[in-house]
Amino acid sequence: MLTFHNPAHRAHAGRHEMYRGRLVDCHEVPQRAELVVDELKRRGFGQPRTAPAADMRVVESIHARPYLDFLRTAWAEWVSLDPSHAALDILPSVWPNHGLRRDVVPANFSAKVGLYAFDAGSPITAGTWDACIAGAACAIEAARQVAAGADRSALVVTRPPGHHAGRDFYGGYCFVNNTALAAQALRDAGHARVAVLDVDYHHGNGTQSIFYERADVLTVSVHGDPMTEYPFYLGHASERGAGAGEGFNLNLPLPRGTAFGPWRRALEQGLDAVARFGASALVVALGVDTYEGDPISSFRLTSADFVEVGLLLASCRLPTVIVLEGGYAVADMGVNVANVAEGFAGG
Ligand code: OKP
Ligand code: ZN
Repeated sequence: MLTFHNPAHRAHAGRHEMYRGRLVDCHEVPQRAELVVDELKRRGFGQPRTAPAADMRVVESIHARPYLDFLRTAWAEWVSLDPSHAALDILPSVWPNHGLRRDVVPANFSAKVGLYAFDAGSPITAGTWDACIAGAACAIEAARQVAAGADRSALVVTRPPGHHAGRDFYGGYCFVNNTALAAQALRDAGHARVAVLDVDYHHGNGTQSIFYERADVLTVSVHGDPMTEYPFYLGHASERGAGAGEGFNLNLPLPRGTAFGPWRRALEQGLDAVARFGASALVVALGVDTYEGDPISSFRLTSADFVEVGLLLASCRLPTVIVLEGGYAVADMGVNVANVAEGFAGG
């Protein structure tokens, strides 16, 4: 298994997220990726690779130009409004919801933030763009290496995560959709049918929306039921794709408290759908926030279960790019991700 790490991830370090009327410390911290890289090295996966600069043609085929321009320039604009902003994160406080217009990009900075953000938990900081675009580069390069046959699989250790980010929106700690970029890079490299399997605790709403009307990329997600779990407004079983993409999206929501047995049965349904689809390559959005110790999620997988998760993913026998998404039990994160990698490599 090839491993990649994002050398710029530390540039993105949010201070606070809004939660129930308070600014609380961010869960999505730099140490998450550090501990995963350390554990992979300890287990003999070797020094992780880095990637050449992101191919912007791929990035612009997944994300809208005005949105990318906003992400790239947001921090400079924020600081230019008032130099004291340099000590603060960018969070939205106003949104174009309920009949308000989304088709005009306002000149006002706060209005632009609200246009592109869908929650108040995803701070933009000085280095957010640098970290995101370097993560995108890793995802694209991993896909190209796997498509070229350098190895059967690759694991991309990056942050911030990406699966909540859509064509022109961010939220859920995600800004650039690394998983979608890997899938698109596999398509561009000649794989006619690519499957994305999202095993993060939270529904991959960004990835679903990016591919919702496409028949060439199957999106499957096993996640906490959006009736009670973030991101709340997408991820129901009734969402099956639209237009040419009808039948090419599968949501497998599960209740809070789900343990490995029923979670595994849902994953097997997802794997069956990938096989029926006839994918020639697989992208896994790997969140380990399904872990019993996760502070913001409520499934009950154990560290040992993650070895089995790796084995199940490997049972597809497809060229596979695994991209890191969530996981907030920081101290156990390295072990949990490395267990998936070891299970996959042994499977
Ligand atoms: C990102 B990923 C918790 C509120 C929920 C958003 C969770 C984003 C998860 N206090 N905040 O899918 O792991
Ligand atoms: Zn998650």
